[in-house]
Amino acid sequence: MRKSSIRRACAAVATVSSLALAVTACGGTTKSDVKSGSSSNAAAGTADPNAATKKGLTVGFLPKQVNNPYFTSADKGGEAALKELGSSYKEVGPSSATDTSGQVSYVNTLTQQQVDAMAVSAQDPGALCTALKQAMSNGIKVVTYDSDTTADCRNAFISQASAEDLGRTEVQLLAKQIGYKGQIAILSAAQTATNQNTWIDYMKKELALPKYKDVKLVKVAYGNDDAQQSFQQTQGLLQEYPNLKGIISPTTVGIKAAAQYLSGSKYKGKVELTGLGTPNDMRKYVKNGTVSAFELWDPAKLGDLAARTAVALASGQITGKEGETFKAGSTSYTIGKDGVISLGKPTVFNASNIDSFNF
Ligand code: RAM
Repeated sequence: MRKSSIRRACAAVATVSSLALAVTACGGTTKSDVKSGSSSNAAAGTADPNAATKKGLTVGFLPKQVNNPYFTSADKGGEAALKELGSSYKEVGPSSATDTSGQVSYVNTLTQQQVDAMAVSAQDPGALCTALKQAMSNGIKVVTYDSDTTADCRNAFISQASAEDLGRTEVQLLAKQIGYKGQIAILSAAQTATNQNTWIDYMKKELALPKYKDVKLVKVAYGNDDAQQSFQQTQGLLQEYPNLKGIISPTTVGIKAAAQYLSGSKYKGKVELTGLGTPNDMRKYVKNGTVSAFELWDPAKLGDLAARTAVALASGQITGKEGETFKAGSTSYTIGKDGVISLGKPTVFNASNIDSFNF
């Protein structure tokens, strides 16, 4: 049976029985079939950089959370790129950033719908693996963007910036703001989030340097990329640590909620806040003196690169192996170790430049 017929047969089975069961039975990929630690690209054949860019493909975007403005911008970037390349876009995804089983179901849905590629921002590094391997064994190209899985569960990861740079620079920004002295806390997203956890590991490495000997990380709180929970967690941090000098929130939802809390409290201008936010969310808190500097990349450019990478994979121009190069728009990218493709450097926003950005 040709692969496309198998995929069709699998889809038919999936409509009449439990999706999870049908998908498992159809693909037959088990954990032991796939070499862990190495990318599955070995199975993807050889790259042909001169292969024509295919048109008429369908690429499914599966963000961590659909109602998060950061992902709305990112996925719009993906949609625009696909339109330009003559392919189709669709988006599915959970509304909560802690709905890991929901994300698994959406991967299975995209597999069942026989998309050509999917771009996924993982809520949890390991939870999606079986479903993503299933998708790949059905010939679907998988890119992660924003938040990775383990390397064997996707063909490539589109990283927003160097994780190490992001983690270290957030500490550098905050330490400068508090004069290298005092208690600090982190307000993160979901406890399982690959991207935030990687950045936090680098924040801790930076904090271990001698110049931060008087800076003490007292707590990592989790607001789950939910505005209300993030607001309450900020309030809780200040109640528990009344001498807190600063907060790093490496999530657009968290930093906005923390800024909202601080700006309406007696801590405004006294407790420093930095992290990752969108200029549009943070503009008013920069203008009213709650926040002096924070950073981010352009989410739309991340989505654009995810879409173009998905199409390059589906066209056979790349397989995701280290050293392969491809063109995305007018820029050439080289795939790094473990199939990682890096968008570039983030921008630091402050009162002097924030009005030049609109996202
Ligand atoms: C939130 C999400 C996303 C992260 C940004 C900075 O929107 O947690 O994964 O990259 O913040």
